[in-house]
Amino acid sequence: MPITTAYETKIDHISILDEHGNFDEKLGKGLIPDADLVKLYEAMVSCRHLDGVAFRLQRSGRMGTYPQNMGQEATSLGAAYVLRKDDWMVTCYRENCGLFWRGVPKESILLHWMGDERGNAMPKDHFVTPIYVPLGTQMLHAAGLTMAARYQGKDRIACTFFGDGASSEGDFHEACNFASNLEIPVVFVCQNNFWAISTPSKINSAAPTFAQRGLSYGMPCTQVDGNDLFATVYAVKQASEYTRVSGKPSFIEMVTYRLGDHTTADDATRYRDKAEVDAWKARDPIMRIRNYMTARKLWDDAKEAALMERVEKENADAVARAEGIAAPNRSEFFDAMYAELPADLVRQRDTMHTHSLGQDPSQLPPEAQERAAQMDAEAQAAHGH
Ligand SMILES: Cc1ncc(C[n+]2csc(CCOP(=O)(O)OP(=O)(O)O)c2C)c(N)n1
Ligand SMILES: [Mg+2]
Repeated sequence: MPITTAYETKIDHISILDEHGNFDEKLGKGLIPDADLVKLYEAMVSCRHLDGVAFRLQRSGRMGTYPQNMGQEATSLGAAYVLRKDDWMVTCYRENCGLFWRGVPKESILLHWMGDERGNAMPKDHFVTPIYVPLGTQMLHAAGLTMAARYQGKDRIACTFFGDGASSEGDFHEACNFASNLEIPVVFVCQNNFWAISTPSKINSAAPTFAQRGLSYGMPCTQVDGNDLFATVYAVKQASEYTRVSGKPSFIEMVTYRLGDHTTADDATRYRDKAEVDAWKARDPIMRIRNYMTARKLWDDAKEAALMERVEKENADAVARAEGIAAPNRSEFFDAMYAELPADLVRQRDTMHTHSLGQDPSQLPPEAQERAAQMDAEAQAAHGH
């Protein structure tokens, strides 16, 4: 028997506005109205500025570890711009720009990295999940959330973000398998920034693209220039339309680069060449839009100066709100997870101010009970609860 072709495919790479200012009119015309483009640009600048603010907060001991988003602003922003307000956006930890576009308050993100649980309380009507740090968990949640929406008769989709490194986690493959076999409408977006901390993506995967990871699950797959806002908008538009109409998942690889360290706990100069970083600085997503808008007379230095003034104030206000929040009543962290607290957690909550967490208060010596009650009263008086 002759050998026949069992399966043949190709993966498109989409680029609309490149770093040299070339613009593909055929794909890009009318994609983003000028007024929106200005707002999207301002959102990227504001997000980049907050990165610097957060870095300095960490270095001065006012924040825990923080992962900068610098260089990757156009990926999540493109998706947030396209998605419907009631679609789920289920992200990792480098998608601030998209989350802010959807209305997540900046102080929520700051509070999260300051170690305050209240930063994870995302407003219900924003359809976003809290930041995920354990790699891979969020893709499964995206599939589950959208499956639930289908039971409710909603045509809501989810768009979930994860890194090149996270796409080697078992959870990623389980989520893809689950979504494709059960036909769950999830747009999977892999942010390939070439590094998973100090592991280069060429060690992480031997395949020429990350996009092809979706092929084995029967998904339509595309690769885009993730530093090109027009291309990310175009790709998410196409993928989300397909996914909403068919009810099936799709896959996008956004090729981008983190210009900063992995987090404030990392020093990327120890494993990355300066030449590589410089080459990516020249492909900066923000500069690209600014040059494009300037050439089209939509932007000038005076507008930039006014924007920076506004952004500095907005971000300083966000820091003030995050740092000015009253210390939590310590029993509050039992409130978020359950509608009805299970008995063992009730016991923990009621005994948490003692030195024997979780122990039945009646078994504590009377002076320990007294001391616990006193500590409670002091804490409540101090914080006005
Ligand atoms: C399950 C799990 N394993 C390991 C880690 C530690 N860790 C945090 S970020 C990271 C690298 C992630 O790389 P990638 O998915 O490419 O995302 P990027 O940071 O490049 O955006 C690792 C290994 C973790 N958070 N969770
Ligand atoms: Mg990565």
